[in-house]
Amino acid sequence: HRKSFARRWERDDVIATLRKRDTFSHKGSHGKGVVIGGQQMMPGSVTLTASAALRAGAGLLTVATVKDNISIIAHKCTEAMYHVLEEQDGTIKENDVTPFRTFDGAAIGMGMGRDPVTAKFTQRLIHDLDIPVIVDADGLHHLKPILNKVGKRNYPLIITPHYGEMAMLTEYTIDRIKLSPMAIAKEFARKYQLYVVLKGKFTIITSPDGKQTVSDTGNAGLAKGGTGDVLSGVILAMVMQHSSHLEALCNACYIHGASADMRVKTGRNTEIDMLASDVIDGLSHVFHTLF
Ligand code: B4P
Ligand code: MG
Repeated sequence: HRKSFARRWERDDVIATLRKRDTFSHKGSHGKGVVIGGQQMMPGSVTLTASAALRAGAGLLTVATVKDNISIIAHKCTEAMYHVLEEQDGTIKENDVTPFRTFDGAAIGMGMGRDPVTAKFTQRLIHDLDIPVIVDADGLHHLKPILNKVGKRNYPLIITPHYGEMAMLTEYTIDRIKLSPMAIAKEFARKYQLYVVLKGKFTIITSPDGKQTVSDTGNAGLAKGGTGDVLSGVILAMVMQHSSHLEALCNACYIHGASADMRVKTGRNTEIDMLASDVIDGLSHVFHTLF
């Protein structure tokens, strides 16, 4: 792999590209998003994704999940709506994908489980939906077998792996990826024609044509379960509100990390006690400082 160079996404870039809310806008102007995931006993991740998407400006947000999770999610995220997924013993079965075509964007895979039946459903969603789709967590495992087919999608596919998930997808070791993460991300994004958000201390964002930027906001407080789910929600909201997908991803990563930094800087959290939900709470402060 040749050495790659990428631009750092700065605060000024966010200010220049983040859309202000138009005075006469309505909820439809800001995107109608759906979060699909959460098998039984795993309501937490989709709750975080949905709450983060709403906090990051999504106009309307639906959670598609198994029935038993709904009351739990509704307790934490009052503003969400629901779509019940067919299940068997808590495992998500093959569901009709048609209802999801009416949304402006989808985030798929959080807490979804790795069952082969769930895999078929996830693969159909990725293949059939003609809207921007963000795939994370368990969804990445389901994506792997159909990678060769996704290049033909008309709408963007965005994947958000951490280094462990990138190793699973590429079959490089984590240590190998650490040696040249930019080149490996670029090779992957070009080969399969998708957007790659390779998460870490330095998050590398790559478009299908190989353009790359790095977002370096955030701190070790983010090294805790659930923060990746929050990022997926922020990405969903941003993708629905930007015309450039690359700018949407850069802004999402910047803002997610900036929230964690702000929580520490203002004494609300330390890197030790910060929770994923604190990162969602911090988004308001970040937006205040950007406008
Ligand atoms: P999973 O069990 O899949 O963890 P997860 O549910 O995906 O966690 P979550 O969704 O909350 O966080 P995510 O990483 O998506 O896998 C965990 C296992 O994968 C680990 O046990 C490890 O073996 C392996 N793994 C994961 N990351 C690795 C890495 N970087 N190197 C080597 N092995 C790795 O999202 C976390 C979010 O927080 C991202 O936005 C990320 O950019 C940010 N973040 C995390 N640590 C940060 C830091 N130190 N500084 C700044 N930002 C940080
Ligand atoms: Mg994750």
